[in-house]
Amino acid sequence: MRSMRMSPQAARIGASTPSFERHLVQAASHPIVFGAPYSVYVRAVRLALEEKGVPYELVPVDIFAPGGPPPEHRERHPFGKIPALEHAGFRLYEAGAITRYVDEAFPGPRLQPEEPRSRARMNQIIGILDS
Ligand SMILES: N[C@@H](CCC(=O)N[C@@H](CS)C(=O)NCC(=O)O)C(=O)O
Repeated sequence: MRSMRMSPQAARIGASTPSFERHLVQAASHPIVFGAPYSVYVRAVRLALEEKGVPYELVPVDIFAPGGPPPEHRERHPFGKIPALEHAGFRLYEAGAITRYVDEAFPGPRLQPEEPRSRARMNQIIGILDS
């Protein structure tokens, strides 16, 4: 069996499964948002992080640079857009996917309704605003 050192958080609550450990490590790593403050899509992601109380880093990316978005950004986002997120080795783009991930991957207040109809209404409103 693989030996694992338990984190203090896991030890405190008596949890030691690898998946729980992984979850703790992920939640403890600060996500990086690649984008620019003017972008409403980047703002949506930052709002989700702020509401959850998750510390994060905003790394500026100039998508309108002469010659196009920097090549390393195309590695993060195939369409060269912002935002993109990096978290504990996990890369994600599309503001809707990122905000939902932030809500589900981190502790803190839940940002989405549990109840199916309320959740559907939320998705409807997001769809209207995003079209
Ligand atoms: N569907 C994308 C839209 C992101 C988007 O359009 N971002 C703008 C900045 S506000 C952008 O990167 N535009 C550059 C481009 O379209 O090439 C999302 O939800 O993340």
